[in-house]
Amino acid sequence: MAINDFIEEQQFVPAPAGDLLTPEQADQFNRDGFVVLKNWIPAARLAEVRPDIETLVAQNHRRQKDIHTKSEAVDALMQSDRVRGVIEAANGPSELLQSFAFTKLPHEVRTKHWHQDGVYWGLSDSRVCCVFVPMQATNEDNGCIWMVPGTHLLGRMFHDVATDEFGLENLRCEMSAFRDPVPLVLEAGDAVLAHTYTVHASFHNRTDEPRISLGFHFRNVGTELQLPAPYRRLQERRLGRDPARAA
Ligand SMILES: O=C(O)CCC(=O)C(=O)O
Repeated sequence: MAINDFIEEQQFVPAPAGDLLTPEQADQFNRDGFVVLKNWIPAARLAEVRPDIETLVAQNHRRQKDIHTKSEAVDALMQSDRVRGVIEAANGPSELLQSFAFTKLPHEVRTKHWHQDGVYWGLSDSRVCCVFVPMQATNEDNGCIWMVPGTHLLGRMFHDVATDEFGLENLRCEMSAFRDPVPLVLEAGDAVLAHTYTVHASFHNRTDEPRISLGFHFRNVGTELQLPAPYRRLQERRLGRDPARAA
């Protein structure tokens, strides 16, 4: 069976350069499916959100969603042109899909399998972007995100439903067809603009400090969420079941 049997094509809509994205940044985003935005979040903004994030992570470090509803400082960061503004520059007028903090405690063994974010929502088209904001420097030692450049151009891939070390549901796509993932080696204050179909993963934190990243996903206002999620339909089809009866 060919790898293309596991991909549903969805046309990528390139980001234009403008006030918030330079031509180089727009080119990089369009080519790789992500761009590192150096010194993007002012130190004062990070300092404002840090106490709230640390409180939330202390309450529940494994699953921390809707963080903008739990902290005014996080909401202000999310609404700023550093997050929502740059997403809309790439993606057009957009609405929030999800905000979250993703944490790995010191020496925590925690895998986020290779995946495309957009598969979770079953999107009608590909106009969805995310900004990741690390709360500290990230690198291979503390479990940084790894991206596979160019995979946003593939469209929507088939994903298995896997679980992580804590039994949390975690979708996973076939990685063997890809080469050369890139670690996101970042400083505090950097951010990453990523397309929703760029395949990425992250692995264990082997350091003595926690690794916390915030994520803000937005869809273009014209992009619809389709139910049931297509990965489930594909899975049913692959198993030879009738998706209509299985739904
Ligand atoms: O922050 C991480 O390590 C992974 C986050 C991620 O892959 C995601 O939320 O889709």
